[in-house]
Amino acid sequence: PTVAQGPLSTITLQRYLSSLVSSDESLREMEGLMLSIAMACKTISTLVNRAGINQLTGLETDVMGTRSGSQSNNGPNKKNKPKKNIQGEDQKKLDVLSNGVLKNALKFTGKLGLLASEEEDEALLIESALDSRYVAVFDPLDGSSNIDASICTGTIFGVLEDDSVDIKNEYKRNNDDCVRDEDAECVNTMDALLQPGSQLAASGYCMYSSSTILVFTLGGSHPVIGFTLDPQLGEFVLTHPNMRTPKRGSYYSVNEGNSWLWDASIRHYIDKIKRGEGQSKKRYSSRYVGSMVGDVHRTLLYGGIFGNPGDVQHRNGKLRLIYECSPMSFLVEQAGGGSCTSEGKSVLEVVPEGVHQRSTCWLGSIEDVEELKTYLVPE
Ligand code: AHM
Ligand code: MG
Repeated sequence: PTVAQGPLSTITLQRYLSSLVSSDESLREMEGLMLSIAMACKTISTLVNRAGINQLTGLETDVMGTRSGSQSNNGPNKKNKPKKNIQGEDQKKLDVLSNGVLKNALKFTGKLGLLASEEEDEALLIESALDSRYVAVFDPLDGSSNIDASICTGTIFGVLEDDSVDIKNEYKRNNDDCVRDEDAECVNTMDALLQPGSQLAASGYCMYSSSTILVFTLGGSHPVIGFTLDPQLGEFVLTHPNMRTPKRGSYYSVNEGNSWLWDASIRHYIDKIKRGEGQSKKRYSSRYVGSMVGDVHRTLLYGGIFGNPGDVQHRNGKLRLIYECSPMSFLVEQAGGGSCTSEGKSVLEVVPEGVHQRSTCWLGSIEDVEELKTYLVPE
């Protein structure tokens, strides 16, 4: 694709995208979506930066510990309890705020008929935009357990094409209410979300760290590209024009506190690479932030391998397939890296059965991922 020419620091996200659209008109809707995501990420970046000052740290609370939408009881003896998402995890104030920011930014593009978020119990149908070409999945603030210590966090997103648009419109014409999933007679809108990662039209993340960096790819022949938020200009400017994952690295990034629960094959692999007995004969060092966006960003730049392997207690690991594992694997593979599950399958070929489905996930340098696969035992 043709990219606007000029010194990198003068190429803003807007300029980059409009130069893409001028050579490929079919990207116009995507341009609008990416600009909306970027705008939401700027807002989330400000919220994250000012969290301590504006008292936005800590847990979101809910009377009686109910989830949103449930009945609350404001009686005098009722204690506020942490609010939980559908997966039973405590929500931070910033999880809820970031979700609202991103959800609204995407809703008002008018270009998305369906959204799924880590912080929403169910997928959101936007009936006014059912004829839109895209659906989006996101984790609005990944790694939020790190937020109160000012450690990096990030937003992860994926955009999928909705190939059922024509069918939906047909149903809508016949019966305006007939689009919801629970009605068996109606078109199943969820199918548009439950696509394997290989079908992504775009994916990316925004990392909130010492800099705010937006990294994304539009797939196909498009590169993985990174823009850094210039706080003086208030604009994302091109800083990483073509990100390529090094073929081999020397870092491994896993939560080693769980190693006693891992399968022996995974313990064996990690043991080998840290002793310098792997294929490269290099001794690997450990790096683990506990924020996927930070760990993946480092892996993309420096190489090595990141994993959330799952264990005897949690066979499918902690990370969610459609808005964490798939978008990140798509991005890393687009940058020349690799990814696989703990059974050695391609993450991008796993077909989701539910919005919040978990999956094991390894990604990083292609040679490191290929080496790991030689240890893994297929199901
Ligand atoms: P979150 O979406 O609730 O923030 O959880 C996802 C995060 C990832 O960023 C990170 O890779 C993982 O949880 C860390 O989990 P653990 O603390 O179990 O190592
Ligand atoms: Mg997450």
